[in-house]
Amino acid sequence: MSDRPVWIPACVGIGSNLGEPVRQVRAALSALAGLADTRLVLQSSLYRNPPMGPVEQADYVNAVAIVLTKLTPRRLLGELQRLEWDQGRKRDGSQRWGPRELDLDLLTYAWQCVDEEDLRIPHPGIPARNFVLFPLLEIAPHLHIPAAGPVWKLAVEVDVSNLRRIG
Ligand code: ROI
Repeated sequence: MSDRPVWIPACVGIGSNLGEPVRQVRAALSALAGLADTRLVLQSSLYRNPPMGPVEQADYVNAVAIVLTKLTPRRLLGELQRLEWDQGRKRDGSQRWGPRELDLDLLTYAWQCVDEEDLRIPHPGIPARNFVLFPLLEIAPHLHIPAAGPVWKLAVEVDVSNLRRIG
């Protein structure tokens, strides 16, 4: 049984820098397409870029996807965490800034804002992350990020010189 009677648009950020990142990101896109009560509608190109954050680690491969889903935000988050686990991500505290096989972030869920300890929508990192904004600019420039603004406007504020489109 689906959670919602209507299809809700949601954005998902995808990142990997361990275990053949290109393969991980492509596998994640296929897995998203196979989620119950969810349809993969759009996917961006893949972008290679240096790690953001305090930990020295390998470059990331990032992409974004737009899905339509009948799952609640909480259920969709649970499914994303299951996919991370299936692709080798073992969550422990030390991974907060560390390398990962797969990171799936629920970026937006329609126009909704959620502010719970383990679930914040829209994802608070969006305005600072070129590896989210630039792929979103490619597939949904007019998408409005609640409480932040349209993607095209946020994207002109970030430096994209270190982002390389790889396919
Ligand atoms: N840096 C980049 N470039 N891409 C990511 O997906 C990413 N994910 C993270 C941190 C460690 C913040 N850095 C990242 O979780």
